[in-house]
Amino acid sequence: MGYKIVVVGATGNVGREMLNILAERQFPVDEIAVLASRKSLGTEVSFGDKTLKTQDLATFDFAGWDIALFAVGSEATKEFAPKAAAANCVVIDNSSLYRYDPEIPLIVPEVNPDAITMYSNKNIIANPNCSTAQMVVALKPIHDRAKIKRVVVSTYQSVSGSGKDAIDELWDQTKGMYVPGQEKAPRVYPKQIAFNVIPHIDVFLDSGDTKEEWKMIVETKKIIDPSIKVTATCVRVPVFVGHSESLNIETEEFLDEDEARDILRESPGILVVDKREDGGYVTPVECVGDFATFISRIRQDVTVENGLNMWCVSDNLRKGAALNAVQIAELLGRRVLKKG
Ligand code: 11C
Repeated sequence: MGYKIVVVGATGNVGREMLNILAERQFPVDEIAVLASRKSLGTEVSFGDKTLKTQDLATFDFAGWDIALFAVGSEATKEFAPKAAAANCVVIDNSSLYRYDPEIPLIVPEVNPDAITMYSNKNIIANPNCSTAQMVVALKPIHDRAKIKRVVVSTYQSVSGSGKDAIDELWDQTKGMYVPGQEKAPRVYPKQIAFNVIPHIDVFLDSGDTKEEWKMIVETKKIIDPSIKVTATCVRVPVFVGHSESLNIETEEFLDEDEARDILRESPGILVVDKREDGGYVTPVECVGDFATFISRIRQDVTVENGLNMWCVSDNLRKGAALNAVQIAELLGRRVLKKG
């Protein structure tokens, strides 16, 4: 016997990836419902070799369904996730709405799987921000061995993190550069994204940090350890899919770069590609469609007593969103629901 699964927001980039990944990983699905807002109603989506028609989120009855994977904005999540949870359908939510609620677990299965027991507080489990998810996969093994004191992270985030309109904006602006009269002014982003980089993701906070930077700080503390200090600069780059991060890590104990490489090689969810030669590292275009978090450029930072530098790349629609949500569903199945 398998699970009755609902995918909410099935026509979006993340919803479609959720369906692909459920099929690819052969999640034990008995029945699946794909929901969308009224404007996308009737749109068809693929699930393995099947084509499914979307149903109306506004009128769907969650009673009798086991797990709902939510991939809609915070507004729609606020309205419908409590309805699903009250109907005893466990919500795995990709929005930021519930991440900072101390009663709701925020889970990356390779990092803090034991937090799954907290799911029953509200029948809701939160999925982290994409830039946090890949970073904590890389940090956890280092923290377990040498206790991380401080992380300085700079991100290079792809436009798919901002949704379909942003993907179109990068495409149209890039084409427009070569065709006189077809130049496209910025609409999704505050400045031109084609052939440019923008040091601004999400809204500005009073501190001068952006909300994306704040999320990386707060979520890392909740997922790994509140004692870890994080400072972040998040930057949008003209890449379609795949977020990259430069990590500078300061630890309490000394950790040699070779040992760090060995530890990371043995750790779940990580693929180390680290040859000190031309092309001996991973770039975002190579990580698209993959499940792994790729680590390259592992080296000592000799400017501090115990420092390491590394480069971390992952598919933001997969590990950063859909894959992590499906892994949470697998964890919930294995540890709690025990069907399939
Ligand atoms: C981006 N990280 O790349 C964002 C997208 O809190 O789930 C995901 C936002 C979130 O723009």
